[in-house]
Amino acid sequence: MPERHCILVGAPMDCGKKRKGCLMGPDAFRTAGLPEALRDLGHSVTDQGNVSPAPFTPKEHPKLVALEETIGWTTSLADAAETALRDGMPIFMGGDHALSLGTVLGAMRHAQKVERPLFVLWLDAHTDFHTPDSTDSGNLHGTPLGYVTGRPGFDGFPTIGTPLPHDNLAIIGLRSVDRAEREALQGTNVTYVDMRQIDETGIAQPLSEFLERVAAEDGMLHVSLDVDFLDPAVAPAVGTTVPGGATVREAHLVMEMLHDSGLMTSLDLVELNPFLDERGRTASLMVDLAASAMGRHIFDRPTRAY
Ligand code: 5AB
Ligand code: MN
Ligand code: MN
Ligand code: MN
Repeated sequence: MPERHCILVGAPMDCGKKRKGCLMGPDAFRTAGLPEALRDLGHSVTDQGNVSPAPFTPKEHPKLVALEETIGWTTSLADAAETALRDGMPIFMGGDHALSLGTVLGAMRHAQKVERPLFVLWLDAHTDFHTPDSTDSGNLHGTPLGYVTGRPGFDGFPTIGTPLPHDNLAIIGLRSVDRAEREALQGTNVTYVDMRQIDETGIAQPLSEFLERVAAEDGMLHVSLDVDFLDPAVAPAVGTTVPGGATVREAHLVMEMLHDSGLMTSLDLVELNPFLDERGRTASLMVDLAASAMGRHIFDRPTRAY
């Protein structure tokens, strides 16, 4: 795999839920050595610093948390993503998962301009498929996949031109799905892989099937890695821990396969809450996973042709 130009974009977004701390994420990724890890692999790295939300006026809402601020971030991050994708391989250092309302939107706009289909790989304990109407918690970090697939109810957000087709979305790692999300997802062509399926088949099988489809269509691939994809025993620094998550090796295998596929074109690292970490170990694990996705490996092996 040739060297890439990595563009680090800090997104200290912390309004996608009530519990605070993700705003420290970008600096934790820097402190844990993400830029150096990428340079060690031979990539060039530009750290663009942190993005801010587009101007907004906060308003009280009976249910939704920080709606106007989330719209502001969606606007600025969509622009940041679209611009960075023209110049290289953006890595968004979150920030909570609401940042992906913007980053995926920007990736969709870019893909449309270059006339390639966009695919999204969502590594998460949760489906994040809510709409502002269906969410019970009011936390918009549970809605990005509802938004980008064109579900209704996102009034005030930038309009989605062509929604992400269900066929182009895979969600892997699931073990906490709300009833409204399950009902909306079941019967669609979204690929959703729960931990039980991973136990039965291993994680490589559903992932390689998805990557084969991305390759067959010469797709771009946006990957969104939520800390809670990982088991809380190895990744405690997240507000929404769910037991029974991916092991360190399962997560590295996903990242190694992504690297070997050569398909990944942008990456979100989200939901790291350094306030909840233990001596930086979750931040360090996330940096190691990003390094695997960018080519760190134990032994050389023949490149897999997807
Ligand atoms: B995350 C829940 N479904 O809507 C909700 O961490 C959790 O970005 C959402 O995956 C978790 O509040 C959002 C219960
Ligand atoms: Mn998530
Ligand atoms: Mn999650
Ligand atoms: Mn979470």
